[in-house]
Amino acid sequence: MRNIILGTDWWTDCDDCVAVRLLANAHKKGEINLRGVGINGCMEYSAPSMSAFLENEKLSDIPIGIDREGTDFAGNHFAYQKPLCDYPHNIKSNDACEDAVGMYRRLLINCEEKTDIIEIGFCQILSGLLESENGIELVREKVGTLYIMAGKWDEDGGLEHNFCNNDRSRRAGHILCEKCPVPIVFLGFEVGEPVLTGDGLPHDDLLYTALYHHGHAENGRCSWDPMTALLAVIGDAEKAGYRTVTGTASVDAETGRNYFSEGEGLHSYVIKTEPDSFYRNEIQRRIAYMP
Ligand SMILES: [Ca+2]
Repeated sequence: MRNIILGTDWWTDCDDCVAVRLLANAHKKGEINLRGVGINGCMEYSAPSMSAFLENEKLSDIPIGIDREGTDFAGNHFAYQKPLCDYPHNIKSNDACEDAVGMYRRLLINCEEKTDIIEIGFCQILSGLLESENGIELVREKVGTLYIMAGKWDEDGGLEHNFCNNDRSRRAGHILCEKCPVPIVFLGFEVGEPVLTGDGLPHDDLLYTALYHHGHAENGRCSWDPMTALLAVIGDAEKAGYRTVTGTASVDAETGRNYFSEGEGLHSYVIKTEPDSFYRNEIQRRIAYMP
């Protein structure tokens, strides 16, 4: 069974919630071992609302780490986090969590096998991990593949939220592409944008509640994050319905624009080989609440 750590911004958008549900179900079905969740966007309700979401999944034993310095990202970010805090949660404040880089280090050091990492938010926990003591060696030894929702790869110099939100995210994307010693698979903005998921849930489902407060319970939300999570769970781009372009990605530390040089390299980005309904149907099938 593959080990996975999830990083999420849990910030302006609600597709993170769909992704967490998909991973929680994969964990409960024994497809993956979800070892921890790192939150890279930090506001008052961040860790408590994630705690409530995981407690609802009966997964309150999964550790939550947070970057307490990640408070400065742009965007309105209270839509669903505050309402989720009305539900039972063990973690009452961000201060009750481990620092995310420390948690990633602990989880990687304490496991003999490799762990894959999913990132569906900003990259500064990963850049912080790489820049921590012997971080590059630790990642080389203990991380399999990074699956990241970031970048816009259908144009040279694309601009995408997770890389270019602010100075912190631009620098983090730059460092990650420069220093990461293991393969990175990018799922770009253009891939998830036309695939809507999360609609049609029962109204007593906490995922419905989150989507409702974000205004997407009726029609569903773009699937950037759940598609990245699903790609990581399947663990094989071709089986997941993609072809890949291999090479070397880079992010401009000043502008956050992403570039890609095709050829030999540790990086790849995915291009859909199936109609959008293929990915939607698979995600919808996987996000029904499992008691
Ligand atoms: Ca996200």
